[in-house]
Amino acid sequence: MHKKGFVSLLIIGVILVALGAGAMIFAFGNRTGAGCFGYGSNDSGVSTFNATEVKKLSLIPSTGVKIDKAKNTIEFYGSKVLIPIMASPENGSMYSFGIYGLVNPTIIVHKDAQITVQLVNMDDDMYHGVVITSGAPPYFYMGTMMFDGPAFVNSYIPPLPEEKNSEYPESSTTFTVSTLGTFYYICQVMGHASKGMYGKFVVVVD
Ligand SMILES: [Cu+2]
Repeated sequence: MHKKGFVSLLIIGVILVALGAGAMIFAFGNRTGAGCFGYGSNDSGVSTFNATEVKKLSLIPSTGVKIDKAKNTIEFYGSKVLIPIMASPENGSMYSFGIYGLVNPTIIVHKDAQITVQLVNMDDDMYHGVVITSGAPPYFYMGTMMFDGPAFVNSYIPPLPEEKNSEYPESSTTFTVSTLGTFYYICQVMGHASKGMYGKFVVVVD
């Protein structure tokens, strides 16, 4: 090979490596937070909980919550509501959400309530997030990238990393449910909602 040909190949090689690195950075950024799946960050930040903190969050409060196991519904009362959601709960599929021991329960809230969703990732090998959306099932593998987006301002938490050494990533977001109707909370990681990682989110009249 003469020198000119070698130099051209070298330049092409450098360009390909740069493109590859760029694609990796893009994919990683997409997966871990800010800008995730086109919604931007809700700026709630990610921290971790230990097992004791997770247990505390899972304790059913004495007021403000009505759990119906038979119907698999949880109604949250009051103008300020905390909804603790476990991704991949111990008693459910890895592609499910757990709230107060129920798996993918229907969440019922009252119109104009200020909702804080706190998501904890219990999974040791997958990212999980949550979006409250008006996009109804069935969800398809790629369809989770094309659903209708958050139903309310800030009604999503970008995917959280997996649990490591009993440290459970957690994040929260706060929004107001200004519209009556039936919505869904779903995991926006590709393929998860289609495997059953979603539940109903109903806003009823106060
Ligand atoms: Cu998920």
